[in-house]
Amino acid sequence: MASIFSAFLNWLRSLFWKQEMELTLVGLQNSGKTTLVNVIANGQFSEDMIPTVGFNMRKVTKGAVVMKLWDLGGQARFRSMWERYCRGVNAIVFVLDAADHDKIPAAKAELHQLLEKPQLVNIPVLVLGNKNDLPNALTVEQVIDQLELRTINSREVACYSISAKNATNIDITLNWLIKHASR
Ligand SMILES: Nc1nc2c(ncn2[C@@H]2O[C@H](COP(=O)(O)OP(=O)(O)O)[C@@H](O)[C@H]2O)c(=O)[nH]1
Ligand SMILES: [Mg+2]
Repeated sequence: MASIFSAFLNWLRSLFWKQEMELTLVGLQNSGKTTLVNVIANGQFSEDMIPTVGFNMRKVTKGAVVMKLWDLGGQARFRSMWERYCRGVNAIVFVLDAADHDKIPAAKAELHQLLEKPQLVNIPVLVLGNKNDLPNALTVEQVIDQLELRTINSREVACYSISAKNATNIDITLNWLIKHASR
């Protein structure tokens, strides 16, 4: 069964990288963004630093997909740049460390401030509660409650519980992106 599943996941991966799409991957530092890109790409991608003052922005490309990654850090002075980096993307993927309970309020604040930007209003959002292999990780219902995702009603929004480390629920993540983010 395991090999059938990994063959299925590989097929989904290859399908994913054929989509013409641009994504933004954001979240607090240490939430698992780099690990997630690695598991989606099997380590094969090219990565550039985008020169920016003060915050770390990287561009990952593979196939027809472009992903822009950055760490949301709570610095208000960088918020004016968010629109520039998210404008025109097909989806925003917000990665949360669901096992780091102390940082949930900060993550919630960053997410809601990002989604309040008028120019990003119609962009679909996928919230990933990562690290579900850890015993204290929030369930998907708890992530929905604690990040107040039900208050987001002007756009397509979904939330999954994943483990980038163990490749758990990467299949439904890719499937959602193929359905909601490809042009
Ligand atoms: N247990 C567990 N650890 C993870 C998972 N994803 C990432 N990590 C770990 O969390 C830390 C931060 O991951 P990283 O991908 O660098 O986060 P980033 O700062 O958002 O890019 C690293 O030590 C990873 O090994 C996961 O699904 N489960
Ligand atoms: Mg990283």
